[in-house]
Amino acid sequence: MAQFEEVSKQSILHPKPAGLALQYGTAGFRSNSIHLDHIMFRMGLLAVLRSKKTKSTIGIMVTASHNPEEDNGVKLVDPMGEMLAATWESYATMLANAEQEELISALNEIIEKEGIDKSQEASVFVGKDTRSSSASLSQAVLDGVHALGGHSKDYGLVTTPQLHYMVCCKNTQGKYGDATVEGYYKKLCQAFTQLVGNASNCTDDQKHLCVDGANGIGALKLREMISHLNKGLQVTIFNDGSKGKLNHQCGADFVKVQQKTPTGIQVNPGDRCCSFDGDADRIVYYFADSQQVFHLLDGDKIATLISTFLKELLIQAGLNLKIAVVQTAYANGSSTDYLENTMNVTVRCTKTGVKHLHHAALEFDVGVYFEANGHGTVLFSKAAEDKIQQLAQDSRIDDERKRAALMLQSTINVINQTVGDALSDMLLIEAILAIKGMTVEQWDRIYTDLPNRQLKVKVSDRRVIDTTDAERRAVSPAGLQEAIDNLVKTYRKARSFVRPSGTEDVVRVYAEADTQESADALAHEVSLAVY
Ligand code: 16G
Ligand code: ZN
Repeated sequence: MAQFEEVSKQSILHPKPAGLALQYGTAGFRSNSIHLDHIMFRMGLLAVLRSKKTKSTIGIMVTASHNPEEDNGVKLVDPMGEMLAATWESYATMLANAEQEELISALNEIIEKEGIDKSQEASVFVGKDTRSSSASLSQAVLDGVHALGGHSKDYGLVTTPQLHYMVCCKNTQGKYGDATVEGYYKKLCQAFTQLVGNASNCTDDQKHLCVDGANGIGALKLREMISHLNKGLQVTIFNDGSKGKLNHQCGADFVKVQQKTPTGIQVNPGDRCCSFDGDADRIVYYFADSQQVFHLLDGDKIATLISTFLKELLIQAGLNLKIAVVQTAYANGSSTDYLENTMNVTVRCTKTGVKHLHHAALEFDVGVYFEANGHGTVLFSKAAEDKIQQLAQDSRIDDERKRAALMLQSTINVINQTVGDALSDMLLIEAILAIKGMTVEQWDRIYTDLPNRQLKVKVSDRRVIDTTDAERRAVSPAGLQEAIDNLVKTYRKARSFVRPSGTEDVVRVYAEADTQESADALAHEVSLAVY
């Protein structure tokens, strides 16, 4: 590639601090933004190679999601809008950590290993969140793309799921929708409007939702989206970025971990509220009851609501499609029990991290996946979509089946199947509640969460902990699992596991039991066993 000259020249403007080593983790690179300029430039280079290899458009999102404002990060999006393939994660790490003078040989190594045709055109879509560092960092990405001769399209400020959506639209030649932000709103909002057309007698009160935008991109994009909603939903946006700091005491991660209302939002008893995270790929719901007690409806409650709705529609439509819910070890035991034993839905458990859940959900006709932290979506197989499509157009079926088929069709269109999406999930949840005439309190009462506690433990080397069975059991160090088993036995309805974090230098401990005191005590005892 003649462009290597340009790469050498440009890379001097994006120098790597000698000795700095970062790793492409579960959600790409993440660190304090001051360390990331060279990483961004190099990820621009890598995206060009990935684009040449796949002969498709690749996405790059500059964001650090729920991390503090000072941090930033970057992740690559593969052709169908999914996470970067695992083999390329190691190339990303290799390229990021190559010292300045090794950069060209690192590029050559990838080109050779992957048999990349250098003459292939390359196209990269770039997006960024609202962090103050994102503008210059996304420029560094673009510099990388151009240095290696790639074409770019800069979407500017978008949510992470919007960028995933654009990449998928582009690579499916528009079959998934228009690769524009406007096209995204139109597709989702039209489907939402069709869905809520099935809700009878919805009052303005029932249509009202309070949204905590985490002072981030989600608030901006929600405001844009509302104008397409035709009053089907009345939204009040809090933490819209005009005053507060990104993710500071607000947002989905804060609400889930702290199990309390974010600051900057007024919650009156009975108000239905939700929080997005800093790049709007997660959502959790909550409300305060008449005693001002806080109730959280997390990813597990969301998965239950959505899968129940879909299962009922599949039955009404007379469609024999296999539906399953994919969770992680963090899923509350009550949710798993309810899904398996009351709903008779297949439940799968995978390792933490969106790519694992997404992969498992692909095995079913309808795969609903959610992490307890609120990241999730629904995947429909091609066969399932075709069957639903055919039925919706069949003029011989009765009205009830027809209505169910049409609702399934709108559900497919309101969902962003590429990745968990707070805006899209919010529309689906709001539509389901409206159609069922269900209040947030009624939704909460579907099952009662087991009290639980999460702790993090600092250890000298978290890699000594190795797990199996979707992170539910520790295989090393020797004796740890036995110790956990013995502790769990002393509590009722108890469960506990430990796992090394994929994003922080800590070991995470989870415990649940019949009372909050027991869950707290068990988590504490297990954390002592980890030392
Ligand atoms: C990342 C993952 C998220 C997971 C979290 C766990 C993606 C896009 N994000 O943020 O799904 O819940 O890591 O973090 O995969 P931990 O390993 O530190 O507990
Ligand atoms: Zn996020």
